[in-house]
Amino acid sequence: MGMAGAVAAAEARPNVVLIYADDIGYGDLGCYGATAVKTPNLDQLARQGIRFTDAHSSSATCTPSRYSMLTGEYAWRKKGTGVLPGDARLILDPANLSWPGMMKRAGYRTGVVGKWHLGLGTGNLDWNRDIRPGPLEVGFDAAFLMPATGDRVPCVYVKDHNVVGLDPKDPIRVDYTKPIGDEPTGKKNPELLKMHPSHGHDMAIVNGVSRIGYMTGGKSALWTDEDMAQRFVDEAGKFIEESRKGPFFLYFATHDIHVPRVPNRRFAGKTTMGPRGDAIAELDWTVGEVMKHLKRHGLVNNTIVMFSSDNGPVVDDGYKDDAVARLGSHRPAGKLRGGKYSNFEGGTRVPLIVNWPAGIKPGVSDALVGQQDFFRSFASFAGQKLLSNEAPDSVDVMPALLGKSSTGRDWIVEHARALSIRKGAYKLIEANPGARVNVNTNSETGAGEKPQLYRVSEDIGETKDLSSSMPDKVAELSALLGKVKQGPLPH
Ligand code: NG6
Ligand code: CA
Repeated sequence: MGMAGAVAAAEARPNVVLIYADDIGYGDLGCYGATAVKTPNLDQLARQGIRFTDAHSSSATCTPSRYSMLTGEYAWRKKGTGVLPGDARLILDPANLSWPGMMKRAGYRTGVVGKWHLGLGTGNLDWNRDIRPGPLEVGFDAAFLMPATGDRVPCVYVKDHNVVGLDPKDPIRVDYTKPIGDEPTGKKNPELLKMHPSHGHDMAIVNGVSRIGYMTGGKSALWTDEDMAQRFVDEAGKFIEESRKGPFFLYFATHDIHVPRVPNRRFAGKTTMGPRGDAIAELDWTVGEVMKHLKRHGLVNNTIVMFSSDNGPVVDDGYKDDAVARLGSHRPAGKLRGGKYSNFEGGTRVPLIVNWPAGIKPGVSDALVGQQDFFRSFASFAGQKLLSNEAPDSVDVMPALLGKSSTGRDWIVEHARALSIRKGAYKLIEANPGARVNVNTNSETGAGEKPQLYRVSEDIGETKDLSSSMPDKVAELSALLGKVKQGPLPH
């Protein structure tokens, strides 16, 4: 292709924006059946796009889901990809091609705004100096991050390689093993708290909320939870503006609706459900603001906007925020059993909306797709060849994502405390002895002494374990799972 042809091709290529919510469940949005909270912006995105009923995060917690999505490799293949502390080293290998790296190679400007939680640096990170390797070393051109989670220190933003607003005279120190100096903690000084922990979360106090991990210093750089959604929206807006000549790829990872749930005052009382419901309203507002930024530059038609979540829902995740008491009849996982941390469908079956006015016909899709598939799907879309070791667990489901096919993958592995495999009408959960109920979150883990078998096509709530009556099915699915565990299987 000559130069002019290459330019024309670049112009025709749509932008890609992934809005990746935290801990949003299958039943948390209006377009997925919720009535106690209104989500007009997400509902509109779904109405004008494709709403998926069987889309999955790769894992039932954050770090492994994000790892799998960005690498196209199941996180459970690799040690050290569980929920990370805020001082963990970067777990993505800059030597390997990532989803954003592939997009960049295809001519996209790439950016990440929001929650990272994949580690930074190489260990013993000094937050007062250049912070690397990080997103810029694994394929992003621009980054504005919350380093780990809202409930983990350090409670500061990182832009590209540096903490934003840091005063060198007040250096940051972080420790996940022991208190630093005589700073107040949630444990010693509950009188200083505006939100109290229900389990864990009793260490450093920032903005009246105690967190996981200890930190001192960096006072001028500390975030204000109430302003976080606005801050992320503004940064996303800046990235869109700077990239408007396109094409660009924006990975926008919201903090909502993870704990601590401290939405802006304007969302307080928007729902009857307290902070958890109000955080959903704030999330929906965020989606509307991103769409406004696209609209302002005339980019709505030719941008693929996707919305999904990193894992299923949890009600009490460690703070006394009234989420349990005020839940009412709202069912965060909809008809699904379990939620975050669970082997049941509630752990990984999450909302997925794909919207692209210029390129897809609206509808509802029952195709089986996983977020680890985005990498290979967009590689095929952008005409990028992958080597055999790249995105090894990722399947090209682009025809399903664009509504051109009603089928996606044949089977998928779900990862929580154990592995499960879904194929056809059935789901097998490996034997995983242990407590049936997580005492902290009071939710079902999916543990069982023996493998469990459910016919999820008819029994979406996984109510009837068929393992005793269908030993052949158990054997067939166990054998398939065993093979996948040995190494990636071509699809
Ligand atoms: C848990 C935290 C929980 C949440 C989770 C990670 C405690 C007691 N619980 O360890 O509050 O932070 O980790 O959530 O500390 S995730 O969505 O980022 O995976
Ligand atoms: Ca999460």
